[in-house]
Amino acid sequence: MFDPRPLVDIATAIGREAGALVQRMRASAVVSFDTKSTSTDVVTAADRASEQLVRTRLSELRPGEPILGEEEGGPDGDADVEGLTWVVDPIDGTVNYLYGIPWYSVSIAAQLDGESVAGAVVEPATGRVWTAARGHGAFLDGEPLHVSATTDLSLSLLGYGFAYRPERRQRQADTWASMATRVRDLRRAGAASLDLCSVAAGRLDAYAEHGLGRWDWAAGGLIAAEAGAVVRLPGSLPELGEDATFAAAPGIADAMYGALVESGFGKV
Ligand code: LIP
Repeated sequence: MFDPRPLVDIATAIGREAGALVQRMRASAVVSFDTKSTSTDVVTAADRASEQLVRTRLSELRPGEPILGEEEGGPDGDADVEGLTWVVDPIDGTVNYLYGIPWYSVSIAAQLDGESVAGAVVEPATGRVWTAARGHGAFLDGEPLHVSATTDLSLSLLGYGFAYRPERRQRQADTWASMATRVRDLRRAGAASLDLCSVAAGRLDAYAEHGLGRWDWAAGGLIAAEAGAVVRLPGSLPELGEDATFAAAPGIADAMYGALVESGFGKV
């Protein structure tokens, strides 16, 4: 019987090493940086160095297994990739990292045929580690995680995000304006992996965003699901948009999904 838990140990150990590097590099890494899809989509030397470290260590510990990383690419859920693929976000929440907001992560997941079986989300700023293995629960620093028990949409806290492209941001802002009167409140924290972990911990009752990369949700989505959340990943949400990611406590998942559809989330 396949046991994914040893893969969590590998993701955790390497994530900690990369997290330490990210912290060491911050003073210099934020001085000059490049941009990618838009002028606000930044990548720093620390992003690149972190991914390089993770790739090197995975090739040592898991030789021959393919790696998908945000900065250097790789197989992205390709059906023809047999066996395990590692999925890496070297710094998730790069804008937070740039501004010194201590809410960013190194996210490492192992996927089997495109589905996550093990994952670790390491917070370099605090040393906290979020983990999950499929079928074995979700944990924060070894303590079990459980989603919130909320059943009232109007008393729920919803996390969300924005795309980098300005034209899409306006449509997204219209959606969030509509959602603001349907829930308790909204939170935009800037790191998808940690938003998904927050759902797992009951710090958010739900989270929704478009345009995430596999590296953004591969570990956090498993952690949320193993903590009891309803998790729907890109490609499974026709009403919310082909590139939508959704996670919610079970008590409000249907109501939140419906409210997002009514608010036009699926049309951004
Ligand atoms: C970020 C995501 C966040 C999203 C940002 C960005 P990055 O990832 O974690 O949820 O709203 O636009 O995509 O770019 O920091 O790895």
